[in-house]
Amino acid sequence: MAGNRTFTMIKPGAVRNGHIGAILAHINKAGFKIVAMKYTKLSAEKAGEFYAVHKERPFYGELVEFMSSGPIIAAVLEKDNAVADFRKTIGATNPADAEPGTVRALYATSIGENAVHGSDSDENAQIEASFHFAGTDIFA
Ligand code: FUP
Repeated sequence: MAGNRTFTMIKPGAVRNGHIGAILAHINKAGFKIVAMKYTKLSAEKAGEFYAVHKERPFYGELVEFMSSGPIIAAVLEKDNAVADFRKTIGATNPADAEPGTVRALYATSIGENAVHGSDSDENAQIEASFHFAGTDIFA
């Protein structure tokens, strides 16, 4: 059964470019309820840990540097079929391939600085939400 929660981050580039409000509105209009949220900043160590699955990839160093380059919004979102529906809402990893009207088509500047993160499975949604939030900070 598909789970009803996913985890997202509004990445440093989209924060710097002034898109926090527009992206949160887009997320709400797409039917997601925000059940946890914070404005925070990842240390390089924390960013490296979050993206450890990509450690061997050539872009890992730049990814860690970018993700720790400024503040982010971290949030837990609730909706039926949250993981798959949110990935549809944000569009393809590379904004050049993202469907028109998706968050990445609208607000990403490149594959490396692609505006938002969205979990890729229910299991990772749970792991990523716990990485940022205690259970008592999630308000269902
Ligand atoms: P996604 O699930 O859409 O966030 O994409 P991935 O897990 O494949 O990639 C995670 C992050 O690594 C992306 F958001 C940006 C970065 N990345 C690159 O910089 N270059 C690539 O070729 C692929 C990913």
